[in-house]
Amino acid sequence: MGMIEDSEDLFDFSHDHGHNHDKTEVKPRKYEVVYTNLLTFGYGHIGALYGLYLACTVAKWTTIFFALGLYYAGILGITAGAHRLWSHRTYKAKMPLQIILMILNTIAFQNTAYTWIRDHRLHHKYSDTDADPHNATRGFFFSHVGWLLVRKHEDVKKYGKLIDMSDIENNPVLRFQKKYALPWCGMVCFVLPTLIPMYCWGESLNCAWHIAVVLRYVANLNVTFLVNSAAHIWGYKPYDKNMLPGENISVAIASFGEGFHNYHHTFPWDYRAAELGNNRLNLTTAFIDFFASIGWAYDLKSVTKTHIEARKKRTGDGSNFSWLDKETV
Ligand code: ST9
Ligand code: ZN
Ligand code: ZN
Repeated sequence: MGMIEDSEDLFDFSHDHGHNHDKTEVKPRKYEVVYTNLLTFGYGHIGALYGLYLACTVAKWTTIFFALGLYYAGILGITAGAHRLWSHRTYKAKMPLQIILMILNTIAFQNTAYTWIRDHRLHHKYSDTDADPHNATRGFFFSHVGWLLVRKHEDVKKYGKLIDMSDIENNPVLRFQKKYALPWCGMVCFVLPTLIPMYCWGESLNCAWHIAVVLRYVANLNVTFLVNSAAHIWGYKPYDKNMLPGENISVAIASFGEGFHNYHHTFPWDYRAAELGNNRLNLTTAFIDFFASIGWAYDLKSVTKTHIEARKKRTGDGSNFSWLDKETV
């Protein structure tokens, strides 16, 4: 594993928080609501509640386990794939692992990975400014889901053009996902998860759709959204107090280790996305470590303890919020 003192990586945005340095300033803006998204998200959330009701009453156990499996698979497709591998290049993956991650990422369907990565690189480069697609200075609702219900700020489009996406554009696996987005994502995220429970164990269409698709999908989205909202609002800042992202345990538990967000924004090139990867909350790190052990993941980047301590002294808030991030846990 490559331990590096400081990153010369293209995507080291840790010292660059954009053009708007006053984090408390919220410039007035007009919101142009996209009503189709409002309707789809509204339907999704009502449908998810209905799915929860069906899961507690008439659904088959097999369907519930199947939905949980898809939920976990989708989370890993976001965390280990779109986030740690492709957005930040914290490690490298051989072709078979890239394909697995692309499939898992498609199960989650948070737009194509290309769009996700472009928005996410922008989010790190201009965190919590108007060029950040989910600028948390606009509040919990906007950074959680509101940003997907309105047209993007002009700064997102303007500064987004400066993001280098050449590695993603040249990635054959992600080109495939982007090129066949509609049939491929539609099949993997929505159609197959409905048909499999119906044809393999005789589940009803109603239960299959509302549990294995709507509930599983909407739950996955909301957990992801919490990283943008809750983890940008609540949490200690032991690594860098000059930013909004904090160390948020609840979000870390729900998101397989992505809630140590003050660490992640300080050291975005670390494949563990937390100070120590070997804690039980960081299932994504365990997943990457497993594939590293069979040689499918390699060149794992992380930050040395000395470097972390020096940074904590220099820019941290003095808190020692690392009880769940210790080697002994
Ligand atoms: C979904 C989103 O999938 C989920 C994202 C989650 C984000 C997560 C981040 C997580 C961070 C934490 C990491 C750890 C994660 C841990 C997870 C644990 C589980 N740069 O978008 P358009 C330009 S929701 C450069 O239509 P509008 C570009 O030219 C579910 N340029 O803008 C673009 O054209 P093209 C399903 C940019 O009209 C053009 O603008 N998805 C950029 O303002 C038009 O783009 C939905 O529901 C940029 N960043 O509409 C869809 N952005 O793309 C939701 C845009 O061809 N989205 N441009 O190059 C939409 O409907 C629309 O995007 C909109 C904005 C209404 C929100
Ligand atoms: Zn990130
Ligand atoms: Zn963030």
